[in-house]
Amino acid sequence: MTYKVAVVGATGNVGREMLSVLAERQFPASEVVALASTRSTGREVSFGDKVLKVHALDYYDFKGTDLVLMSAGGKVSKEWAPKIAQHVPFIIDNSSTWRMDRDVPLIVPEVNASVLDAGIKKGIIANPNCSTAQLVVALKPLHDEATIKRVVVSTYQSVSGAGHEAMDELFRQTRAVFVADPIEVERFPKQIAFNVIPHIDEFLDSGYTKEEWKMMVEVQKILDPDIQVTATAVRVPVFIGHSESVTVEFEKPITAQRARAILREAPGCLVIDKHEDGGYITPVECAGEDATFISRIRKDPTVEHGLSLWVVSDNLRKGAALNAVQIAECLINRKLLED
Ligand code: 11C
Repeated sequence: MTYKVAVVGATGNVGREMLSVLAERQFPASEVVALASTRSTGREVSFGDKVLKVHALDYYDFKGTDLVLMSAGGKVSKEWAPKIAQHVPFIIDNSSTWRMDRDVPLIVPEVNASVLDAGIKKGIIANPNCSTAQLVVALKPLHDEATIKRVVVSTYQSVSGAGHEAMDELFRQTRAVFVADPIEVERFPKQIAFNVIPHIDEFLDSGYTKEEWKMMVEVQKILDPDIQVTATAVRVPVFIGHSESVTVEFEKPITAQRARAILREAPGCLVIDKHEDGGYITPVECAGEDATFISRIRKDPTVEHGLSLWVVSDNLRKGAALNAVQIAECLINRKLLED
């Protein structure tokens, strides 16, 4: 069986990665269509060794399309997902718009694919925030073993999470520092080159940022509503790959050695944890990879049952495009997506 697939937001960082992942994984597509805003019409994007012309979302006829992967921002998703759902059985949306909707499953296949079997009322399936996806992949096997009570997470998020113009800004500012040009700040609230910024997305009344709030509520929706999460989200001058320092408190005992053994066998996880110089993963090494990498697993001696770990993944892949394609594969494997 093969499926007609459309990618909405095909010229963005995640849209282009969605096309790459579909091609790499040889997704059974009879046709793949690249869609974006009208101003991108006629641009070209790569799909494996082919080149696709970009069509305008505004004028596209979705009849006959089996599946839409969407990464065009919250506003576009809010307007277009319900309209597209009138013609297309499944939309996998990467924006935050639908994630907390009770009738929209929020899926990380390694963690909660079975939720899909309960039905997809609106035809929309949400992809989580990138920093949530890698976190729950690492937490799920530990939760199954020792029941997580509380998670304290601090993120070190790459600029690609904010789009390709943000990547350009890091490049321009870095160059400006070297040649002593004035630093121009556009996309980020402060200079990002040679700096770190403890602020991603807008501030909420609680004092948390929306990025932090998303991590807290999405972990609960995907993994377990009883888990308490507190997050601090920080932007760092890295192009690709989000890193997370994670401290977990459990109900039951679990040693670092046992956690390492569990995570070594867990789907989507790769443990690199040697207690020596360089015996851990950094974002530079994870870019372009599918795994969620886990290092620095150690006992947290400040609580009765606690562990600390370091979790790194390619935010454009497991954090976005790969997870979306894996959801699509789940729809096929669970016989939810018909020919
Ligand atoms: C960032 N995590 O790194 C964000 C990007 O809710 O899908 C993804 C935002 C989202 O800036």
